Amino acid sequence: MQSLKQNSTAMTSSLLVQTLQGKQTDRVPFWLMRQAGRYLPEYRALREKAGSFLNLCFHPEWAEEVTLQPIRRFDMDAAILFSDILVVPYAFGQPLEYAEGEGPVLDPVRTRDDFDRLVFDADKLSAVYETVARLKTSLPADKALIGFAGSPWTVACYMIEGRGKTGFPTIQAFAKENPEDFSILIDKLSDATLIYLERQIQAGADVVQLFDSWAGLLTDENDFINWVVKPTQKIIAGLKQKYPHIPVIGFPRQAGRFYGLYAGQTGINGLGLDQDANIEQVFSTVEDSITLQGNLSPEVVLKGGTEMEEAVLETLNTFAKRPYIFNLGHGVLKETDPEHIYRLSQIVKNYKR
Ligand code: 1CP
Repeated sequence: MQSLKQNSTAMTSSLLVQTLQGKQTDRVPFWLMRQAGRYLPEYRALREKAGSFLNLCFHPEWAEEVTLQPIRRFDMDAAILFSDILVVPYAFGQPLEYAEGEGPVLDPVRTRDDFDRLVFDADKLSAVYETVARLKTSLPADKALIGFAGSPWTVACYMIEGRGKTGFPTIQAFAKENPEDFSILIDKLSDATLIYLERQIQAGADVVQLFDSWAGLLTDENDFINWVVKPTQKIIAGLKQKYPHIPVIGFPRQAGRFYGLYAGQTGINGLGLDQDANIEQVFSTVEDSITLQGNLSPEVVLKGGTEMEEAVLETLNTFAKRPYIFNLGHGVLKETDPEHIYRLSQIVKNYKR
């Protein structure tokens, strides 16, 4: 496999890590959520060879390769481990499949008994740590390696509902009606997520991101505090105790009205913003010490052309006064032309504050 190591430069910390430490670097670092994946023909080829999506995730050499594919083409400042947030339920023993064209399907857990039976076995994910270790060796020192996990709330959405794209009606009712039982699941997930991220850091992750894709479903402030803020705070406190130098990015998607609360209380270093974020409100409620990341619309990147080019520049200008990581407001859409991503990467790299 072709390594990227030959491009390696001095052993200073990466632009991404410096930015997450609150430094205003000359050039804005960038990476994209779902930068590896189905919009790339080389991904589709390896995905086909792997047969199933989980086979791809659990085969370290292949997972390493798909992680590096976008870096070779677009020279992002960070590589994100290729895996999925639902490998955690898998390591809890919950049967998981990725149905063709449908996304993840799990045998739902819905009762106190179901929750009591779940036991997290971190060693079931040893292939993931091996992928991280391989990437640590193959990536140049100026590229950050991002590890990740889903946040307890978002992972619980899939565990209880059994599939995505539903609006997760079951979990919302469940959390309201059985908060004590639900907190057992959330506590188990918080403990497991901490262990899982620690293992990724031990294997070489420089930064970790917590994906809370469904945080926006919680519109009540107390619910948001109980199911998003507190578990996130607990995970980050655990990480910081052992690894104070590892920055953490939180991505509470669609939870704009609670950004101030989330950024102020969870201990994150970076806040991922979705495309609907109200930037004025972000600037007034999120402390300057928090690095911002995001928030270009993936739909704009799908369209491409001058509309995209102007939107990229406008996003860069908007965040020019703060430590900022260029990214999208959600993942790259699978229909996106890789040429659009190339164009975007050129604009971001040539941008001067
Ligand atoms: O067939 C295929 O190739 C599977 C498509 C796919 C891919 C490429 C899935 C299934 N997961 C992934 C990779 C993935 N998932 C990464 C890789 C690293 C990168 O960003 O390049 C990451 C970080 C994730 C995280 C993830 N998985 C999230 C959080 C981010 C988000 O998109 O909101 C979520 C919600 C999932 C669940 C999931 N896994 C896969 C799909 C299609 C979904 C979404 C299901 C739904 O619509 O609810």
